Amino acid sequence: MIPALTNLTRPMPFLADVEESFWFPKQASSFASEVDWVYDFILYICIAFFVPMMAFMVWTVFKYTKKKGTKAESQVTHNTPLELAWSIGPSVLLVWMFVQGSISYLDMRTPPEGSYDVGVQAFKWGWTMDYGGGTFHPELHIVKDEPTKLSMRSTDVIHSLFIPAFRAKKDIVPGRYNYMWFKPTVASEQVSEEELAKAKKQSEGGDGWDYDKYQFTPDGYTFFDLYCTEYCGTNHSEMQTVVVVHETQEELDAWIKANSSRPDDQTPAEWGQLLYNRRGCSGCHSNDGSKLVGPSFKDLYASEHALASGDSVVVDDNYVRESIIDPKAKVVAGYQPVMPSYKGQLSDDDIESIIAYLKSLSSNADAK
Ligand code: HEC
Ligand SMILES: [Cu+2]
Repeated sequence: MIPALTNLTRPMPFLADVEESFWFPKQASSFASEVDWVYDFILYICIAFFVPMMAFMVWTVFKYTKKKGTKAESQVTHNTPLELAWSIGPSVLLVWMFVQGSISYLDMRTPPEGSYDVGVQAFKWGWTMDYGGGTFHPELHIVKDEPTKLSMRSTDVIHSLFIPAFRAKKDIVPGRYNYMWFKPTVASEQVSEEELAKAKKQSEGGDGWDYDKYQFTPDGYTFFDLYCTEYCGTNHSEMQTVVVVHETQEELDAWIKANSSRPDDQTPAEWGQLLYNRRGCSGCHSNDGSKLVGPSFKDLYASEHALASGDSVVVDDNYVRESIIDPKAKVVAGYQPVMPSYKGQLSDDDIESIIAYLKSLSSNADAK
């Protein structure tokens, strides 16, 4: 880019050495020290101006207050050198802030060639990462020191992807692709087998994995938080997931492989339940009979109900499959057609597993 200017970015490198400061979480990407440094420096400039100016103002208020009844002066003299100094001086600083900000911004806007590409789909209210080859997962898994590009899209409204530890953030606007990139510099750690086994046991039978409580993933990795940072409706505050940074590409590949399809030791119904949590169905469909954005899955299978078109439908394998692939084809009476299509995102086995899970939730006679 502009080497002379880029060299200027860190005239005070000691400020960038702060790993975790009062304002900021741990620095875990190549952007972090620069963003923090510019932020801190602008903050210090503001303080350096604000405090003496306010002090001087208060002092003059007392010093030049005149007694009641004194005649007001109308003639105020002016001082050209002083006025030039206090106009030009701050202007130079402001231009410097703009240049610094622009350098960092342009850098963040331009993914390097050959970055590792992950597809991101944002929806109300969750995330699906696309690792290619039909592997989808809500967690973002990437490799340390590897420039990573996210190709992002939204199926409904404007969302925004924010990873505080990376100081990286970008809006995701429906109807177009939005891109961002970063280079993670700190790898996730793996917790001990015992700790993982204990957490697994505790979370059995619950509503899935509690990331906040354990602070590691179901695979035993510590993580960085990933938030939606654009208010997008009722469950916006729950639209969070995690970033796991692997030490090597081999480790990541092994993780992707392990998550690409149903493991041999899992029944379809178990895998279906996992997908229900993992793929965001649980954000709109409960499994206990309560009505959310969509109808509950409890006792849904083999039931009969009305459609918005006035027809009625019996929930069987074909209907469920159609509801997942083409949700707008038959809309349930009393609901908005807001479900995103999962066409091409769930394999046949995945859909069959979801059907098996629905059956396991249904006490209707025909379901078994
Ligand atoms: C953004 C919210 C949302 C998400 C996410 C979502 N759905 Fe839906 N779903 C709905 C709504 C709303 C309806 C009812 C309106 C309609 O039929 O489109 C519905 C309808 C359905 C139906 C038909 C229900 C019936 O009573 O006939 C099935 C089956 C279904 N969804 C399955 C799924 C599965 C499986 C997933 C996850 C892979 C999922 N949905 C994800 C909102 C959602
Ligand atoms: Cu959102």
